[in-house]
Amino acid sequence: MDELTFPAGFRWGTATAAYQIEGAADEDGRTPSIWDTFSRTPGRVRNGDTGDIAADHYHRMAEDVALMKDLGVTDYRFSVAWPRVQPTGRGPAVQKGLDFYRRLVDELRAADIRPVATLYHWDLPQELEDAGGWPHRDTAERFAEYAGHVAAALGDRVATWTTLNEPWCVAFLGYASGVHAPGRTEAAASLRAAHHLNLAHGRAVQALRAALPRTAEVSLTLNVHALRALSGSEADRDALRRVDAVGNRIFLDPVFHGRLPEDLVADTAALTDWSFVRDGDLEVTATPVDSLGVNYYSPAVVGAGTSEAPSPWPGTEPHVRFVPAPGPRTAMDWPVDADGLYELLARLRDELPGTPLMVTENGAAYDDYADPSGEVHDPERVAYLRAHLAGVHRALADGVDVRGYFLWSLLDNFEWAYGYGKRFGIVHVDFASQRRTPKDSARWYADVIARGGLRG
Ligand code: PNW
Repeated sequence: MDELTFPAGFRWGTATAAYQIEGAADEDGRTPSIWDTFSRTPGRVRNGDTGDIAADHYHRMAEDVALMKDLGVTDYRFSVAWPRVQPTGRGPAVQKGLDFYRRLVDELRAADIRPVATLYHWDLPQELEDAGGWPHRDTAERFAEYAGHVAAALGDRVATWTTLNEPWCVAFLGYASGVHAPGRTEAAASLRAAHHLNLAHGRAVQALRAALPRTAEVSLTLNVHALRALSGSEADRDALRRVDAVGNRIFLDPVFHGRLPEDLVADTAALTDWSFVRDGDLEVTATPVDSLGVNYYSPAVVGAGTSEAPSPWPGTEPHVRFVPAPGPRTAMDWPVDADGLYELLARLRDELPGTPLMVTENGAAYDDYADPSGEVHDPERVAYLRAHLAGVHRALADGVDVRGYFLWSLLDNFEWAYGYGKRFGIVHVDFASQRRTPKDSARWYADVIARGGLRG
């Protein structure tokens, strides 16, 4: 095979999220987020794991930046913990909370790594959930206010910003299936949540534009679902359309086209009349962004049928079932399918012409093999990453404007409802000693970055 070379200036990164790595859950004025409450509730997270300590990144930040410098990454995507900056979700910012991110950003810049800041990776201040959470319209205003605080503090040193990470997970895993915080199972409320997340995004883009230099780049990250129909039958194609509506177009249409998907409004008529969408909202949600972040792990195959309630797909019952795809799986039991990433990027090229894309997450959980010398081997992860990067390269060759790739994740971390049992890191973390050990995949990624592509 030929060498697969990426364009000069391609951004090579790693990604993390605050609650998954920071720990220090009650230090420097931080108060509980919905994930603290959720993880401390018995039965919600496997093994009773919480993010109280996590990878202790709050205290080991400099060591972790040094690891990235060794990898040679050009960019690092992290998230800011809202409850560190605004413990009640309202009012003035807490200086100590902001200081941590200033130190992080300064450390990154000293290591010649560009910071990419995500404002919301799922840690809503508990007080805002108590006031109604994302189904409550005011949460969108609160988010814009918080965005303004962070931009005022970091705007002179962070050039790339993302408002929300994966609003689909927030709305539907959080408020419909309830497997994520806050653990509510209210299908109608989850649709309100989705709209208010779009609104929060748009209002935050406005707040960021007002506070940041003109050159700042502002985006949104979606886990756009790569979908395939089980067959060409009308019923299977209708299942695909329904999942695409509530999985993808519910965000893509308001943000990029200033409209609601009409078929979704019809599919969900028994749940809501959508009167929570007020005049002018869709102009706010469509406030222009500079790029779209795409998180991809695996595709889904759907066909006509029924799925288990409570599902995270309001409006699809009883017309859809998810069909397990054949082939190899990761430790999450997610299928390994790099074509899905290529197809997704090609779709977005066609549907969002002129919008640059970034792969803001891609990676895999596998069990590691530690050999007696202490080295950590993860050949399946290397194979997964290699295949997916080849998919990105193929997309570039087919004219998709992909600007960068962020590997999920730098460190083993708190994998949400799975706790510490699932390891996505290219750096192994011993959660007892907090010792970091780069895995084979870390050395492999460093080599990819150094040569600007994949060896043939
Ligand atoms: C993403 N799903 O989560 C998140 O952005 C990360 O924080 C997370 O660690 C990573 O992917 C791996 O899970 C997802 O059910 C969680 O479709 C669940 C789904 C998708 C993404």
